[in-house]
Amino acid sequence: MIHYQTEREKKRFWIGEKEFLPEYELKTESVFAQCNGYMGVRAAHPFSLIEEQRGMFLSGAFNKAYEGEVTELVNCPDVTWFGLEIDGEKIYPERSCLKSFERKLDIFSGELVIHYVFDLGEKGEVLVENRRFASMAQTNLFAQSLRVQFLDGRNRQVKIKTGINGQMTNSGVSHFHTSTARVYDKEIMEIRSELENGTVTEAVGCKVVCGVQEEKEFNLKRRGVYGTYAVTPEDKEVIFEKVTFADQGEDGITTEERKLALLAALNKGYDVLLEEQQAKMKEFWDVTRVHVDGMSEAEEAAVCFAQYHILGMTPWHTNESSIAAKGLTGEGYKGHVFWDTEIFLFPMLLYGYPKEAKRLLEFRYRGLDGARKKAKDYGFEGAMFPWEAARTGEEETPLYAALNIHTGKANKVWSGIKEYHVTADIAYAVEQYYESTGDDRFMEDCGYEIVFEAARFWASCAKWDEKRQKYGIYDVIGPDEYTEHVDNNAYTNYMAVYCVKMALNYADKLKAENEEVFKSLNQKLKLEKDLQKWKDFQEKMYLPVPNEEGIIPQDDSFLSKPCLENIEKYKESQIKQSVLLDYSREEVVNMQVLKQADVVMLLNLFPKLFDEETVRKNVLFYENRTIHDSSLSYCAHAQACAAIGAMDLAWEFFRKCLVVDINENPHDSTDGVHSASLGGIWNCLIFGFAGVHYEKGVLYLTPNLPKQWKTMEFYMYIEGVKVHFTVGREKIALTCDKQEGRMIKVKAGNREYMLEEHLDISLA
Ligand code: IFM
Repeated sequence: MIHYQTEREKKRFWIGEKEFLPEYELKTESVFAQCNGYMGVRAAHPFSLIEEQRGMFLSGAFNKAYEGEVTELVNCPDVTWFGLEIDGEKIYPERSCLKSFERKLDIFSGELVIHYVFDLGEKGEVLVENRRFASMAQTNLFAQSLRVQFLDGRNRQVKIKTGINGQMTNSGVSHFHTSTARVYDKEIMEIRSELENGTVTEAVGCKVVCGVQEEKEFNLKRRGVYGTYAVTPEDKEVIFEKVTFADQGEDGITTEERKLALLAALNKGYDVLLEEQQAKMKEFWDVTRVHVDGMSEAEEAAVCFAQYHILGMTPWHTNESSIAAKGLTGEGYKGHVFWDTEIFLFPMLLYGYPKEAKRLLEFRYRGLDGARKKAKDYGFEGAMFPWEAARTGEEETPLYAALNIHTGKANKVWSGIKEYHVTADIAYAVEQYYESTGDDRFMEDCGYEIVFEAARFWASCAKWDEKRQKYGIYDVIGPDEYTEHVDNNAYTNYMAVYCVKMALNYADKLKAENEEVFKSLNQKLKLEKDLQKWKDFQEKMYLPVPNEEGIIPQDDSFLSKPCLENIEKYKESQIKQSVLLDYSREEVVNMQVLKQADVVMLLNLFPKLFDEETVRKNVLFYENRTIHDSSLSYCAHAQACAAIGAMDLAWEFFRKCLVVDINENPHDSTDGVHSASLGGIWNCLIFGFAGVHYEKGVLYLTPNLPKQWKTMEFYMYIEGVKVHFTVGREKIALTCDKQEGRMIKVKAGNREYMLEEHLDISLA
């Protein structure tokens, strides 16, 4: 069994494993990966293992290998492999006698440390330590060190071979049209690999830091370049450092610049680079850290683990890429971007790093043409955002899933065609951003256009229902993917109306306050001709309301379907989607059974949409019918249960979402971590337990802390002001720097307050 051991030392927080467990390898590679938003490197061993899936991913480096294949995030040339020979004996963890082993991730710095002690018989015992991190201070850099120490005190010859392996594929699919390898100045190894739309260059420099380098030789292989360094230890020790510079040719970077950057990094050395990394990471943690008095060390580690990965998957440097469902940690979901980004990950970034959060929306803006094309292709107007996005806004969802091994037939994937709601999810994020930053410039450059084009899409897909005398939205998939081809999914319809209302409000506001901007948008988008249609849509769209029992129907047919008997069996199953082993997909679609939160998501996004009793009833009703087969579900239910004060359930789900990746199931997370769930942990903490909700200029506070917690402390940027929160059971304290002429309106209980500099709120 894998043991994720947490250990809090001064200013360090480790999560690690103490046994060598090849059966967990693929999972551990994802979970302990080094990522800095520009690159992500799986935490594979430096030495080859029989079963491994090395991976190096650069944000935005997508490619479609052949017609008919899906565009995917390319697995770039590997730089983590080392060959080690001690007195002519090759070292392999699976074959050499491994006496002890440890692999651990320092969550606060992002450094991975792997220790091996090999017993080489007559050649004695040797300790090998491999350390690495993806630099946050200089995001093109990846630093590694390899230390070999002879524990019995005798010196032996050490041969280290390493370089760049350009033979990497995405599960067998090779992406590079050409790949040229070479060595510059007998020093720097480089591979330049051509993709359909760009070039990935990886250059590597190595240095013997401790020991006497006797020989150095380079050799080229097909799509590979390697250096071999023969070193005699000094004082029983060899230390070898390797720095990689990876880029996609941005800013026209030249070979000379690459080389200089590498030499400068090698000159500084691993330890100095690590200090820079720690300083940069500290800046992140100073904003992001959520301190909870009453949390166990393991829980705190899991929260920090989630934040570490979010920091590592966010493209801090660009608006040309976004956050993938697996971040930069694996090939899962082909590196594509889903609603996960705007709904699950965006909030932590918005309230911690608004400028960077904006880039995620700009990425969607850049994809508007692709979204327009999709709308047109499906007979709609405006912009229909892709269910799965890569680099552009075009739909990238594969049309067919993997073959069924028994029938040989491929199942059609309907999400890319029918999961409309992503278009409103993006507009929701735009409004969240605008409300909490007031960034008019962004709205004028991108935001309004996204919202207007989204509204146009919604108005075009509504159909008139004679019987109801209302519009409806038909044949969709809501967030719950166990319910396909349904009419009037509640989440979809409410989100659609919200989006159209938003567009109308923006149009009115612009006309009243900024006619110039309205005129220019109107000229570009021909808004006037559609405003009446949007009004009509907003007034006459059918919105499912609570029935006599107070239940909001998930869709038109949901409540008339039979329930799944023995749902507990599937809820408790260790195997995800085990219900599909007992029932066909069609049978599942025709039952009251949910894969993941659906109406509950709606209640989370709009906590003030229904009265407390309705929210409570619906959360419990739908939880009873939800298997939580999607990793997006526990966090959503934890948040919702906290909001209704169902604290036992909230705690149960929160505990489950903390370990969506760091659990003991070797088959989970093998192709990457679950980004949305990691984001959902923050949402659950802040929106759920601390009960923070910011809407239309009011900061609402309704905390429900788990019974063992005394206080929660964190920062959030509200209206551009960095506010420090201390949320307790009986009181809340808010502090911020005084802003001339500005105060934040706060509501807690039934009372209103104004935050200027400091505010104490008694909840008693
Ligand atoms: O976006 C999710 C979806 O809601 C459930 N299946 C996985 C997707 C990617 O995480």
